[in-house]
Amino acid sequence: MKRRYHFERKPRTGPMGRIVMKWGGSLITDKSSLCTVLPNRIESLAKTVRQIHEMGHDLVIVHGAGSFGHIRAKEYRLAEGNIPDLEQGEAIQLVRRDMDQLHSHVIDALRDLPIHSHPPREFVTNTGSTFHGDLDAFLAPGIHLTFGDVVNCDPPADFGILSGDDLMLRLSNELPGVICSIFAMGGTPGVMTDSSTEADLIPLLTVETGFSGVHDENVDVTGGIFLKVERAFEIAKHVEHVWFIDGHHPSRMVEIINTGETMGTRISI
Ligand code: IP8
Repeated sequence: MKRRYHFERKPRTGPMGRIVMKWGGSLITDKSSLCTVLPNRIESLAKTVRQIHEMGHDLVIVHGAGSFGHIRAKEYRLAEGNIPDLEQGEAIQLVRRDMDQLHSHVIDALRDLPIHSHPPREFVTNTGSTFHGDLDAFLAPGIHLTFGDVVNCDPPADFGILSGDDLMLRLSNELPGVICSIFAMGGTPGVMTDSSTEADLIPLLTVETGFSGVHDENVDVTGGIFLKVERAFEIAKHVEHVWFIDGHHPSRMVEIINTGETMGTRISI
């Protein structure tokens, strides 16, 4: 992917480099129960973020929507944009309100750190990996927070759902000095060979490696594991360490940063 921004030649990040991470919606919420946050998960991720920040890294945290976004977005078909004869205005406001609520849990867990919050509806138009939006605000030193959201789109769609996975792609590839991009998932050690109970972890996933995940379209309005893996391959063209890990064990992120290895799936092109 072509870089769309021309930053100053000297990367504006600390000498330790920038870490970009996604906190999956199924990691930080109970996806089956409307607007149910899992505060202990957020707390343990925040602890690891504190540690990584103390090591001298700038960070970008993108969080998914889970049950604060996908359930209502699915019911009102928000990912399809404006549908004549379907009243969607109230659902847009509700999903945005719910996402603000989830985001405030993340902010609260990191309150003692130098955080900058960037709700996508305030700087993004259009959806997918080619969304329009100025990423300059993410260059300030510290810890930047953003999330999957309902954003405005050009007509005729007028609005749509921007996935955190697309934010991961653009932020990882376009911010300078990114050394590591990690997708922390809920309850799976990485990308698995298939969706059965006998599935094995794929420690190194390349474009040649096959896998057959499931995308539960009844729950997820964005692309599930397939979108994530596709985005991860794009990121791996620019970033050396691209990983899927089990977010129940956030210390694995520190292992990647310190040793370049952990239990999880490393993505390589
Ligand atoms: O969970 C979806 O973001 P994702 C955003 O990162 C909404 O795919 C509002 C459903």
